[in-house]
Amino acid sequence: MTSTLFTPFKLNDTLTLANRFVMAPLTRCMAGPGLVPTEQMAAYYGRRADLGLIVTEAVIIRPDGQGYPNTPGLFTPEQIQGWRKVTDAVHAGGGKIFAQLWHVGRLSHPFFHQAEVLAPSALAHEGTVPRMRELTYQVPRALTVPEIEQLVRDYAQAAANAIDAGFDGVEIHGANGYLIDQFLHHDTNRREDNYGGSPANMARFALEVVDAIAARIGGERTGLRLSPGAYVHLKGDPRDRAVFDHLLGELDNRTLAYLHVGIFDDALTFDYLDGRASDYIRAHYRGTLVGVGQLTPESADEAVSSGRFDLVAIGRPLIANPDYVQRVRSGAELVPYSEALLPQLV
Ligand code: FNR
Ligand code: 8K6
Repeated sequence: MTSTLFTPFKLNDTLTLANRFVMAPLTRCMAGPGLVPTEQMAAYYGRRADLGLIVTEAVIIRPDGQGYPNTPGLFTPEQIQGWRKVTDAVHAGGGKIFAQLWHVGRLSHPFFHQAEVLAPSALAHEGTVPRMRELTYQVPRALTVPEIEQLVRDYAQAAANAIDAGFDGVEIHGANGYLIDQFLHHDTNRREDNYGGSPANMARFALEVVDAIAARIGGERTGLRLSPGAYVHLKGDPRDRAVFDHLLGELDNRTLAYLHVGIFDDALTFDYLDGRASDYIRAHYRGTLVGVGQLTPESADEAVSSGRFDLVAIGRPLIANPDYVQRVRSGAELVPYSEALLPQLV
């Protein structure tokens, strides 16, 4: 296949990507003791260095941000050392790599850290932790304002740690119903202070995290993933539209590396967004947009050629095909993804 997808993309003055393919962030739950990245993880990411950009699996910024077993961290010296092996492996292959910074908010459980579960409001997610079905999600405690300020500092510190570990930048995980997204939707944010109630208040935490990280490592090295269309871990509300209108308007005036849609299927539509989440973001944000969700080489090519996205993130097919880019380029068949592949890092 020959296509725009194989042409370089200048992300900004400091970063040029070799092609338009981005490895979507994919949690694999394979960190070692102390939530330290392993040699196997370095080899796994290294095998994918021919992607234009790799976004790592979500990485927790501090202990109470954890919601699943063995998800790697970026808050101890050992974790930073472990990530350095990963970034070295990717750079040795000529690739670029961003760390996805994560706090799960109410989707955490004291099982992981023996501390309280914190969230914008004291509203539990119904259900149990995946793969650990005996752990029922708890009612979180609503964050105090000083605790929110501390979280913003902790995100910025994790971003600085990422640069120390050799990453080219970070992607803030503001999607999929985790902490930042919990502030952005009415279903999970019932606050009555400066962080709730109005669109500007509900968008405040996300913008404070963006600004703190950009001040620390540079906006051109900072990406953000957002789910304006609620589809997992929380419910959408027509009033959420105004929150994202405000947020995207603010982001449009800032320097960022890119925005990335958080979704499992780009074809999903949302009444309150008048269609697809990706088209909604494109209409409200002039910077670089990364699309994702059930994209095939053909639909990705079509989306980039028609200007719907600038870059295309590929998730599940990359779990099954470390040599995805090569296969697509040469027209070789792809190994189909299946959940049976998850327990190993191919
Ligand atoms: C994901 N996804 C995801 N998203 C994210 O922002 N951070 C993460 O850590 C993860 N982890 C993760 C693990 C697994 C096993 C899957 C299948 C998905 C979502 C992922 O980035 C992507 O948006 C979706 O998989 C849709 O793209 P594909 O798979 O259809 O190309
Ligand atoms: C085991 C840890 C995995 C954590 C990362 C997220 C993985 C998937 C989470 C939920 C998947 C729900 C998908 C719902 C999609 C509906 C779209 C039609």
